[in-house]
Amino acid sequence: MQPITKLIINGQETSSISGKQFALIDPSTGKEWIKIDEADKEDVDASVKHAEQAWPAWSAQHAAVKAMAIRKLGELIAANADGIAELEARTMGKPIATLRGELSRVSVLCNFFASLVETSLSSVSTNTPGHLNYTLNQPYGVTAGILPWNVCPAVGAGNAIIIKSSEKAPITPLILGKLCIEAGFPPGLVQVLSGFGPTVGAALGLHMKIRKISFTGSVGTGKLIQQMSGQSNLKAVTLELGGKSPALIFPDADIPKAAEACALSIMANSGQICVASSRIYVHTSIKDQFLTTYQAAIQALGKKMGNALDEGTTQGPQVDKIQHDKIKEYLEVGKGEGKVVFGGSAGDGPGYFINPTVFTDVADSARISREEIFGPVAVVNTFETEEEAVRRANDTEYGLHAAVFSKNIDTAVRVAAALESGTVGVNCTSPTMALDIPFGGYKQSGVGRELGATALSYWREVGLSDTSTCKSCW
Ligand code: TXE
Repeated sequence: MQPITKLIINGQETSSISGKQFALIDPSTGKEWIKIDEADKEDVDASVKHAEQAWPAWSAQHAAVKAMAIRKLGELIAANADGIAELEARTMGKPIATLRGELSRVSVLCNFFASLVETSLSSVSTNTPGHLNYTLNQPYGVTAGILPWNVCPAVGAGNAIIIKSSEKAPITPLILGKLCIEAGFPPGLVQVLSGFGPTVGAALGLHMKIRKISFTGSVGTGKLIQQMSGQSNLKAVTLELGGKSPALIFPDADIPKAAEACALSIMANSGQICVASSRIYVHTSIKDQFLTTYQAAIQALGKKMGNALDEGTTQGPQVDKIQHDKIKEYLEVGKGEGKVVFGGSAGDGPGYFINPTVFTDVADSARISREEIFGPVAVVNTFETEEEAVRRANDTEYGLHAAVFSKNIDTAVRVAAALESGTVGVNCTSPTMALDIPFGGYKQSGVGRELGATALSYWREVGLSDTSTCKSCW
């Protein structure tokens, strides 16, 4: 599949107005492989004008028409999974086999949102004598997303959306922007701009005609997005932010299963997932047994560290040099804050590889216990009592994901409810492709929810019409 290097504006591959470009580095080799157009404020203004034209006719379409286009998009993504996976592996380093599997599941996600769109109804009330009250689900109109790519709930609610992709992975969103046209979305409904946060991201965050913005990224940037909403037009904001997710392993747990689940979580996408179980609290009595199995499971998952384009690769590089350097710094900081159980260094070769690393005997106040590292690096500490485990797990400003492993249903349900987290795994870690649960963070891990039956509600306003039914009125 050929990469798209221009912007997707009004359904066309369009050069950036400034003509600027930026290079993409293959993280498996550390070498530049392509240059793509870089958007700026002028491109945002142009795409807003097209979005203003596109959304009214789209929002007037029957829900079934919207659902058909969303379903078609899912089919097109699945049909192009091989080509997209190759480009994404070269762009951000996730192993190609993993990407292929994830992309083929995307059509399930699109089908879920299509069914949501078809079945979302307004409500009617006649509780007020002499009045017929009914709600109106109405789109915001022009919206923006600084996110990986998920446009379904936005367009399903009748909006136009301008996507600013991550500068670390801009290729796939451009391809999806093109597939949206093939799927039947009108030009101008889904537009994709490649570029950087302080330019394109800020132009979207501050734009007076953009009424809703959804952001996926770090807490620090999420706070900037919230500030820009206040500095501009109080646009609605959804934030999907970072995490430092704890996993609590009780002595009655299935220890091999707990170890494998926690290993899978910290090794997924080379530790670059927001819900990674990066803080493990294991009961003192089972620490050695857990660590032995945990180390074996992690090393099995990292057994083929290599180029993301190789079919056999199980652990790819970190996404770019910035992340690679950041994790190397944390490894050195960690050596002064705890004991290295295994790993502790960068991987070999020109790419941005990190050897999976586990620290133990680390204070809860340590940087590697408190800060999101966003790599294959975990901290394992012990606890004596349930109260201590829950208190320490909750001692964080994050609240995205948590996990509890126990065969005792009382312990599992009680601890799951006590963990301050938007999603809690019970005897499992990161949420699977659970489409029907609202996903999002407590505390500084986010605002609002993606996925689940509530997803559409974050992409529309709910108006009320209070209609008098008095005889003289009609
Ligand atoms: O974030 P950054 P990264 C989180 C993950 C981690 C982060 C990693 O936990 O914290 O994402 O992504 C743009 N104005 N999640 O390092 O640096 C920037 O260009 C406007 C959570 O990329 O915050 C990029 O497009 N925009 C998630 C985007 O912000 C700005 C799941 C994110 O960049 C900007 C996955 C500015 N001033 C990862 N500066 C979840 N919770 O679901 C930067 N950007």
